Amino acid sequence: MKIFEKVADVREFVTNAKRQGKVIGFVPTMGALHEGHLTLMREAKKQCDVVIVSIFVNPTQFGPNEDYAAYPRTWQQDLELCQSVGVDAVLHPDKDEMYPEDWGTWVEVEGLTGVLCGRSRPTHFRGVTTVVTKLFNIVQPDKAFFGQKDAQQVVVLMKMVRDLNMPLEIVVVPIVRDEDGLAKSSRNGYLTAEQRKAALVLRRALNRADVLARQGESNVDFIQSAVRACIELEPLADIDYVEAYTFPGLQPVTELQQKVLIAVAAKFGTTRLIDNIIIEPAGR
Ligand code: PAJ
Repeated sequence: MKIFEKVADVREFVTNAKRQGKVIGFVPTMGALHEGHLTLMREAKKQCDVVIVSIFVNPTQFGPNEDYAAYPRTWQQDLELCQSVGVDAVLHPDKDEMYPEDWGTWVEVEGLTGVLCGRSRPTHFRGVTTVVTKLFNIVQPDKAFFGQKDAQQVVVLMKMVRDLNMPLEIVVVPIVRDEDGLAKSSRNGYLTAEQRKAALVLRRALNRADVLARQGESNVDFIQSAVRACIELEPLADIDYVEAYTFPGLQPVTELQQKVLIAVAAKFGTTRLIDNIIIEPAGR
């Protein structure tokens, strides 16, 4: 497995692979890898000839009071995990390689970033779209793999790729969970045992939405309220939002007539977790 720290070096690797007609798969990450990330890599291996993973804790997507400095960095373990699933190359640039001192160009998607996580993290998505554009330009993948766990991120990136005519396909991979239902996240490690147990309420609440939809409930406000009520029963959960939007349009919705994203974010202590489910009208 190759390890690159410089943009020029990974470019050369990509140019050679492309010359041989290889299909390039790309999995961008911020490291602290877990089974969710590995599932994306395995899918990329299935669909592509060469798989490149980036590990870069991107400073521009963290707000001033967020956990950029504290974000877990587990480089050695990450490398072993990448190797174990057969990744071909890892790109691990430092901050200056990605953002030189005189850097100052942003990519911003309008219309989808003012809701959900965009409301409580107003500069987050322009950091994501900017770094992902840079990474796409560097790696020039044919396919890029993202998790449904970050549903809004995927929708925003798909719009960016379409709007800017980026020549690649985005592949979305379902949410990977621990056996007890907690969605895998690099931030789960921040949780105390008690908070971790409390955090299971998110999955329970989202399952409630699914059950209601399957039973024929079509009032989205009612479903949303039921999810909120379920989370409110957990004293350790501090709700940031419980919201429902059409998927993938992220438009307001009152009747369950098409796919609807129910997305939740809540803090357990200082750790903010997100989770979501896509529900459909009964009988589909
Ligand atoms: P990160 O949080 O490291 O996640 C990298 C990828 O793994 C994302 O596409 C995310 O949706 C996916 N992922 C995380 N947990 C998952 C789970 N439990 N199941 C399925 N997929 C999961 O998302 C980012 O990094 C950054 O914003 C990035 C896109 C790399 C830009 O900096």
